[in-house]
Amino acid sequence: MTQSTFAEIGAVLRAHQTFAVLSHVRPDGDALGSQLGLALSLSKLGKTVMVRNEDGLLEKYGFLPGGAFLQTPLGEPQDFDVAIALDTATQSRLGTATDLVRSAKIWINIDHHPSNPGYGDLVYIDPTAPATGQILFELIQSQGLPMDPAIAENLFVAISTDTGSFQYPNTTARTFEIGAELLRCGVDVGRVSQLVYESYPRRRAELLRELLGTMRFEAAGKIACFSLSLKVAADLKVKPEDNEGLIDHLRAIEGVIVAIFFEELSDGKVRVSMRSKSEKVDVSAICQQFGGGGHKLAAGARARGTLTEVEEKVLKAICDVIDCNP
Ligand SMILES: [Mn+2]
Repeated sequence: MTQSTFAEIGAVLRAHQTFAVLSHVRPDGDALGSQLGLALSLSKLGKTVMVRNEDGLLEKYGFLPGGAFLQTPLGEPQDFDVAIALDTATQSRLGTATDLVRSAKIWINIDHHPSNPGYGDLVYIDPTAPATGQILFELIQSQGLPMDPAIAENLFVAISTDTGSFQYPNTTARTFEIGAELLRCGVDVGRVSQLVYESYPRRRAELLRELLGTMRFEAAGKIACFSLSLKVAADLKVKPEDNEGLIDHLRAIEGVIVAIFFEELSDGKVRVSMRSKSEKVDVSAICQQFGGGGHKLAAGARARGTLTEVEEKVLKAICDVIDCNP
């Protein structure tokens, strides 16, 4: 895979007219903020832009400027000059978003997942970037593409959510510099943080109460996990987005090295989310054993089996990596 430069990507963005901006299924703050931030910048440049992901604009992120891009009904598949995949480690993770694109002359792939194989014609993957939003800031700034308070707010949310509010080890000095730049561009950090971190529906706290009821520890407290069954999810009318960040309650416990969230899915699989607090425990490698992937300290997989079966297999795989003797 040959990496493209920002100059090459910038030239393609300027030279073409119609763009599809796509991201992964079950989008998070980085996916949505990156999509809307880039879409707003391109449209300010006079381009025709369509934005799609399989799940649309999540209610939680309804405040993001440019959200209307994701609320327009899905039309017939179209031909685009350029299709851009953001924050999406494998092409299949784009899900039904690609239904929008009948054809594209050029595919651009911009991401920060180290497992990204580099699909597409122009590829920019920086595994050291804590968020795709950070890469987009560098692209926009270096290529003199449009920036304004609305674009800045989207990129700030992308970076803030993927760094756990500038706390995870992937946060660098550059991340803070970009945060400062985005504030200078007009981001109101207090307002945005309240919208992102202090505006959850009550349902999410009720879900957390249920999850904590299933919490258990293994390996003398080095592993913590909780599980969500289909029944509890249905009883509480849980939305997929309610889960985002709940695993941090396990990560936050003293002595815990690996935190795991098991979620029963309706297709006979279990969604496994994993977080590691130690560079020595690469959860992306563990998730790859189950067909998943991600980052060293944050990864996921979808494993076939019942909740109990998958829990057992995954816990064993982690015990093979960390010392599970008390
Ligand atoms: Mn991301």
